[in-house]
Order: sequence, then C-alpha cells, then structure tokens
Amino acid sequence: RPIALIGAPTDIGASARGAAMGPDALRVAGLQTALENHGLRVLDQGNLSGPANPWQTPVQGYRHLPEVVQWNQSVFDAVSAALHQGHLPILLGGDHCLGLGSISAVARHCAALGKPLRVLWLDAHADFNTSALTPSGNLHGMPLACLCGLGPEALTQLASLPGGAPALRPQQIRLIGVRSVDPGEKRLVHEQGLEVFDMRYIDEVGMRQTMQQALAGLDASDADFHLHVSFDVDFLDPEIAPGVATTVPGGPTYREAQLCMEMIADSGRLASLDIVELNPALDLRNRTAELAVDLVESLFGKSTLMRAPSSPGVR
Ligand code: DIR
Ligand code: MN
Ligand code: MN
Ligand code: MN
Repeated sequence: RPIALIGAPTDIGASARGAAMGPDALRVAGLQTALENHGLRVLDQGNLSGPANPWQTPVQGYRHLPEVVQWNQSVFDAVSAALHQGHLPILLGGDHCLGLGSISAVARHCAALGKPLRVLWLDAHADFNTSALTPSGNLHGMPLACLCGLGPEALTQLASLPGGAPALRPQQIRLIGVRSVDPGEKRLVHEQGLEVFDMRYIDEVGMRQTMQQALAGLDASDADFHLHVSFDVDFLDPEIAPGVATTVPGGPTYREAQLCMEMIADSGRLASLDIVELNPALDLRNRTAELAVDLVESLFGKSTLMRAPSSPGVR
C-alpha cells in the first residue's frame, strides 16, 4: 500500500513558534528516501495551506480556535482522501492539535468499514485538557479530549462519527511515555479511564511488557484492526531529541524508542501515522528530524536482522 506524505506546516496550537517548519525538516532528513529504501512506495503530496499564526492570547480558554478549526478541516480532508484512495497517510506536523483532524478522518474511515480502531498516543503529555483545565489555552494540549467529545463544539463536531458519537472512546486509546500531566487534566484522565503507560510504568516493567500490553488484542479480533500511531516527538528523551518546544526530562532512551517502534511494526497493523511537534527552530543541525526518520524506519519494519515478525513480543 503506497504511503501518502501530507505536510501541515503550522504551529497554530503550540506554545512556541517553529513547528510549522516540521514537514520540511522531515523531508530534508530524508523521510521519503528512507521509506523507499525499505521497499515502500511513497507519494509526497506536499503541504496543505491554512491561516497564518496570529500569535494572540487565549479567548475563553482557547488560543487561535478558528484557525485551529481551519487547519484541522484541511487535515481531515487530506487524510480522508488518502484513506479513500487506499493510501497509508503520514501526517507531517505541525503541532499536535492536528491529531484531531487526522484521527477524526481515520475514525470515520474505520466506522464506514466496520473496522476496529486503536490509537497509540506516544507523548510526554496526555493532551487531555479542556478550556476549564488548561494552564495555557494551547490547543495542542487538548486534541485527545476533543476526540473523546470533550471540547469546543467546532472541534467536537469535526471529531464526530456520522451518528454523532465522538470519534474515539477512551477504551480505544493507549497513552505511552507520559510524564507531564496538568493537575485538572490528571483527574479527567482518571475519570475517563484512559489506559496510560506513564514513564514510571515503563521504568518498572520495561518497554517490552509495556508494548505487549498496549498492543494486546490487536490480532485477537476476527476483524482486521486499524492501528493509528500519533507520535509527538516530545515523547523522546530531550537528551536525544532537543528539537521540540515542550521538552520534559526522563523520556524513553534511543533503545527504548526503537523497541517501541519495532514492536508496533511487528503487530502488522499500522495503518496511519502522525509525526508532530518537531520544532526545527530549536533543533541542533536537524538531528531530531533525523532521529524521527530513523525511528519511523523501524516503525515500518526495518530491522537489523532477518527475523520472523512473530519473534518474541507481540503476536
Ligand atoms: C500542557 C502542555 N499540558 C498544556 N501540553 C503539550 O499546555 O496543555 N505540550 N501537549 O506538548
Ligand atoms: Mn502531544
Ligand atoms: Mn507532548
Ligand atoms: Mn537510519
């Protein structure tokens, strides 16, 4: 299945400027060639366009809500079209507010086909704030809550299924690598029953068992699961990934991140991907973009040796 690269050059939902340069930094780091060298067909669809960042203060708990809606509508349309054509969409962000448009498109696609969907959210943060809880008003801290129906109507409407239900139920989500959750957000995450594999959990049981649990049941169903990965680059430890605006110490190491990606690849279910929050303005000689490309190669099945995908781990 060909891969469609969809660039969304904006930092409209972020806390700092710069993520708008993410798509080109990933291209410069050789994303397309890396995937092609692995035998995949890749169509770079170029960049979407949308409103400029007016860099204003929050209005009723949201910064740039109308612009965030516009960008997400474009992402929704582009990801929907790619899925409709049988492509595997990779959204090149841009900040993480765009996960709303991307996953809304995926959820509708799955609903139409009657396919079960699971979302792996790789992130230092839970992205489960609401206007009442957010310390910043930045919408990149809210996409997951909006996808579950908690958010401003303009976004929850975009993130709804044809019958009106939210795009996602909390049970479909696995959060991995979390180490920064705001006080009110913490309560909401708990109330909603999200399954969170935070860094303490990864410290205690290791990445292998964490991923076994996060991927559990994907092949149990008769139906073919659709696995969506939303990869916020701040998931990674800042020592290896300095090119993000909201670094939080104590993230996965290079080896842990590789294992995470390899085990997702082994599941054989990856069907759509977001790469978000890369901020080239804060990076060192594009090394974070290069690391992201390296990890995405593993996510698409690159491995050191020829080994059966059923090797210890997932299936
Ligand atoms: C913080 C930071 N929780 C907020 N969030 C994110 O402003 O809501 N940073 N997602 O990447
Ligand atoms: Mn995020
Ligand atoms: Mn984050
Ligand atoms: Mn490489």
